[in-house]
Amino acid sequence: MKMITLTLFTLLAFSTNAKSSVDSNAEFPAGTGTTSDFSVQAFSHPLSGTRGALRREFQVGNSFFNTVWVATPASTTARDGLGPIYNAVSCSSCHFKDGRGRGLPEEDGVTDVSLLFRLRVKTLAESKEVIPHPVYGGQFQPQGVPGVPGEGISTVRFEKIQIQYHDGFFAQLLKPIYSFLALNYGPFTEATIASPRVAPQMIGLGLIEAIKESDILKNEDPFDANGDGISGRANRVYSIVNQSITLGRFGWKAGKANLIEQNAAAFNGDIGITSPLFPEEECTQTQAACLNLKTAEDITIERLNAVTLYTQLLSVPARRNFSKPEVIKGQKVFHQISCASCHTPSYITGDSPIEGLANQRIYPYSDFLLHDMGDGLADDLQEYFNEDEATTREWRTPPLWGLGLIPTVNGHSRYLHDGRARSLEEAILWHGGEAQKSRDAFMQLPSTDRSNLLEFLNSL
Ligand code: HEC
Ligand code: HEC
Ligand SMILES: [Ca+2]
Ligand SMILES: [Ca+2]
Ligand SMILES: [Ca+2]
Repeated sequence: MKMITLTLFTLLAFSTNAKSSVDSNAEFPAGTGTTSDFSVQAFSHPLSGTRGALRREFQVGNSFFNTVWVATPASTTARDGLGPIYNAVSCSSCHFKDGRGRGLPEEDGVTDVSLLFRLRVKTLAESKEVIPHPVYGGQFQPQGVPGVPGEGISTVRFEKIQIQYHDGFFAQLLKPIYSFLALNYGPFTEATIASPRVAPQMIGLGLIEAIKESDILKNEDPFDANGDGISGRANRVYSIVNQSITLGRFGWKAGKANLIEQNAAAFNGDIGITSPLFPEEECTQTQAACLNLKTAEDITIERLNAVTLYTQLLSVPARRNFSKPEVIKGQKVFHQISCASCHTPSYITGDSPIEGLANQRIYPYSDFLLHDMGDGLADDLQEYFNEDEATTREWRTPPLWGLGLIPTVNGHSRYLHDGRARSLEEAILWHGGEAQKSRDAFMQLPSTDRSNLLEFLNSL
């Protein structure tokens, strides 16, 4: 009898202890495929264990990701078809080293190539509906091939916002104000909404694609039934591949359902490379020179598939300083001030034909749902549906994995959807709307807790 009681007691003690200690799997955010290179190449490796035909296909995809496309006609038909209008000549000019674009310049001036703008025009005043811009289309493409005018130049000026903590420390936020110059197809009207987006890091995307839809949808709380002030909603978008409305997962507003469509849309919208999924060039009916130079199927489905496999296999580096006391304390703070209510730490992926993607315990720190993030981050102060079900005030919670390595890989520490935050601290201070309570709680923390939280984020 005594023996049994003792065993039970030990078991209980063990389970309480396990609950309060750190989850050791979290050191390997991509599960068995997690990599451990923390150099400038940290984001460029396939899931570890990728071998044989899969690895070769990854290399093929990698080469197309880095291909510099040229205008037609060209001496090389292997990589022509650029434009007629475009943002950049390669995927890697924006996703440099498979990492994050900087988006914005240090001071007022022309925006970086890695920042693009989605364009919409408000229709009726009372309706929240928008249409793509009738002249400029759904995206602003600054460049044109010879003989085709690019659409113009985007510039930014910054308004300084001074912030003071309760303990006397200061921070300064830079609010970007965008303008469009040298508009070659006429001025923008008042009703134009330009939504800025920076190129995000490319890591762990196949694992995100493999998360079961039900595991994302179960965190939706559109009417805030649990009363915590947070009301995540899924974006639902038309998928060309499924030919039906599907859960959106990719992009800053979860506007794309899967990687093949995201990649095909990037080829088409950002580089002017058409494919079987997007056979039409981006030219609108009023862009005559562009229409005259249209080409069909610049890239085959085989090549698009190779790039897609590449984007599915890019791994996530292991955590650094995982057991450092400050990092562990920072992780507690992260949960205490409800950062985890949107930045959902972990999932187990569903089935996948690729072993490294199937049934993996992963740690992306996102619910992949849309949240109203307040006036400061909104595309427009009024609410319009400017990307499927996502409004001008909403953004998809971005995954936080790999954030601490962006300075190493990309040589900058710019965060948020347009790169306006110059540090992780500034990124937190920009949180408003549904995240206002969390942000205010951050500001009330003792400075050691604030810096522990930042150490935790840097360890991801
Ligand atoms: C002009 C810069 C630019 C170029 C060139 C570019 N991208 Fe992107 N990429 C972006 C931006 C900006 C986003 C976010 C888009 C959004 O929010 O809608 C993005 C998003 C993505 C995503 C989704 C990532 C995520 O976390 O959801 C993938 C995948 C991607 N791009 C692949 C590619 C591929 C493949 C190419 C080359 C064919 C490419 N991109 C070319 C800027 C670029
Ligand atoms: C209501 C949901 C919500 C809460 C709560 C929340 N976040 Fe976020 N977080 C977001 C969204 C959405 C974005 C993207 C906003 C944007 O780019 O405009 C974001 C962006 C970030 C970024 C920048 C990521 C990147 O890729 O650039 C960091 C860092 C971050 N959050 C950390 C935190 C921390 C720390 C807390 C707790 C203090 C927190 N968040 C609370 C939803 C939330
Ligand atoms: Ca083309
Ligand atoms: Ca355009
Ligand atoms: Ca809620």
